Amino acid sequence: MRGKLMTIEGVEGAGKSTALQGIQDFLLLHHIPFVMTREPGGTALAEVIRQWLLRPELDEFIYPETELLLMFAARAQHIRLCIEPALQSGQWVVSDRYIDASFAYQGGGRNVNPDLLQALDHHVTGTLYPDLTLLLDVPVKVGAARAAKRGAPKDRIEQEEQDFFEAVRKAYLDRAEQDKARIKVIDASSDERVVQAQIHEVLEHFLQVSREGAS
Ligand code: Z5A
Repeated sequence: MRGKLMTIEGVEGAGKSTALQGIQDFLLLHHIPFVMTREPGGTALAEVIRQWLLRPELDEFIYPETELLLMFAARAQHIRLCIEPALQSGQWVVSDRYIDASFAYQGGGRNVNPDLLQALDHHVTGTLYPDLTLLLDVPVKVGAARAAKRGAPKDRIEQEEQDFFEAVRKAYLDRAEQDKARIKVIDASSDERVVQAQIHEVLEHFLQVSREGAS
């Protein structure tokens, strides 16, 4: 039986890493075989593209269209070499970011041409849309403060101003509003245990519906 594709999204510092640990524990508990992956990344070439995209020291301005095309180049590899084969083998795939991030960051944040974005989505993503997306929603300032606490150097995109991330957050929430069945908004501003409990509830429901659909 074909696996399920789950993705996790949110602005910087929303708590994706913590949430991913909870998702992993949930899948293990339910004996569901899975692959954890990420975007940009997930294959050797896509990880190289990730480095081009995120390294802050690259002494060349990256145009929004270039950024968009590189995100989709990485995605094309990721889908064909990682996601699709895993789903076909019956494994579930959990991706730390996927297509919604392009609509939020390049669409909302960078204001790229929506026709180009739609066309790439159509040709690269095609019908391979997530079965479930968890959108960890947090006020931009809260996410930035959490990320700052980690003390790690900021990557190229993390160095953007607050306005950019406000536009990203809004684009995520607009998408969630348009696709309520797939994108579940999690209030990620509460403490970690409360956030994990919300995620757990969504996962339990999703698993139940998936099993009913399969029987
Ligand atoms: N990108 C794009 O532009 N277009 C695309 O199509 C795709 C991606 C696919 C790389 O993503 C960048 O690529 C990303 C979008 C862009 N750029 N940005 N910005 P990434 O996911 O690798 O990078 P990130 O967004 O910077 O991830 P992050 O900052 O690591 O976010 P996080 O995983 O959500 O953060 P975290 O490490 O889980 O949590 C941050 C801290 O908060 C940490 O110390 C936690 O212990 C703490 N935390 C977590 N939850 C809580 C709660 N509930 N309360 C208090 N503290 C908490």
